[in-house]
Amino acid sequence: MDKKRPLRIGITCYPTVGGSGVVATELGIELAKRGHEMHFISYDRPFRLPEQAKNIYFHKVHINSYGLFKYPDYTLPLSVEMAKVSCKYNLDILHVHYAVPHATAAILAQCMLPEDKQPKVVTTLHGTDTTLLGADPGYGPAILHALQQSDVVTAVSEFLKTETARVIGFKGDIRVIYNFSDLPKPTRSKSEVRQELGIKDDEVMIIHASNLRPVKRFDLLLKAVAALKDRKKFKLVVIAGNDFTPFHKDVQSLGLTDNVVVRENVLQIENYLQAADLALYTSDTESFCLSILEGMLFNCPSVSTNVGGIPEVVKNNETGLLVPKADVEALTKALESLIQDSKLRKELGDAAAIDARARFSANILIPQYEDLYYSLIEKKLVTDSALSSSSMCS
Ligand code: GMT
Repeated sequence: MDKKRPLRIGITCYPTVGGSGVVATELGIELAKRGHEMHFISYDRPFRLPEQAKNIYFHKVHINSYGLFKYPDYTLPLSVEMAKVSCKYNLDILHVHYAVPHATAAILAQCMLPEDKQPKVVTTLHGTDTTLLGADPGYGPAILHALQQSDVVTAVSEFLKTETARVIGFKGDIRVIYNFSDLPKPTRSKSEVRQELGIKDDEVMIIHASNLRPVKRFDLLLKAVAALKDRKKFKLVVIAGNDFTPFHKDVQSLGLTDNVVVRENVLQIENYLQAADLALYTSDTESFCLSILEGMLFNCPSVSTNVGGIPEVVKNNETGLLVPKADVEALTKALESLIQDSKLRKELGDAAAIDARARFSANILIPQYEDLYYSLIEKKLVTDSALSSSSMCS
């Protein structure tokens, strides 16, 4: 097989704000730049996917509502669209990000197609598909089945690999391919952004970017920030991937109204990251924490809980500070030490940027996916198309 042949790859991910969708989209964009033909298949256009870009196509999954269904079904229409796109464009690979329900739909799509039209299925686990849904008896067995049927399973950290075997009981091979990030250059200056946010030169800008789901423990984060001695020294900027309304009450009751600035629907997160002095993450678990990595690339050190895959991303006392899970006192202490010491912030931030570029840049990680795809294609059986037929491809 000529390694130079561009591949035709279908990508399915959640289009909404979230690490798995971001990684899947960036992967597709990078692969398209390298000459591969990328087909995104989802119910909406992923939020970071450019409207017009060479080698990038978007296929919308249409969902009808039927009176009989109490709950709308996405898995079947997704699998049909995956099969249709695979057939029409002769896809080599269907790469699904987040197992539920994408991996199951991909396996189903594969089964619907004649053998010579079947793309290889690559399933990338991102986190809660294992840690949360994998532990749910209503999902676990279906996830296990989809992983067993996938041609390759990857995970975004060693932690997630181990957890997938432990929680789901998957005994097959899992390849760890770390997340990467290559955000564009900021379009606004640092001072312009800080001015917009109302942050004075002598104030430390703490940033937190997440979907604020319970696992992020935003309640703890607010408590840790509220315990900081001098309220005049910092502002907390929250880049909210979900509605912030439920937290307004807590912000108020902790007396943080003047310290918290919220931005929703942010598309150019790089503008905010470059302006930040430190990042704060208090999750109960994280398979990787892409937001920490995105900050690192803008010389932003972090204070975070020492959970899941985070210690694979952050080197404690070198590129950030790790504290025990759910320990508000330790979080506040670590924050205090960075707020008071600009030299330490710079040291950790600069080291973070160097380390992030060395270990988590697209140039390093994309070839790992490409190699994986090519190894699968090489194994693909060359079958006689006359032997098989399917209504999907007629
Ligand atoms: O953290 C979330 O709620 C979003 C979730 C997702 O699927 O988008 O993030 C997961 O995938 C990211 C990209 O691989 C990881 O950086 C996050 O750590 C992971 N979240 C969890 O494990 C809780």
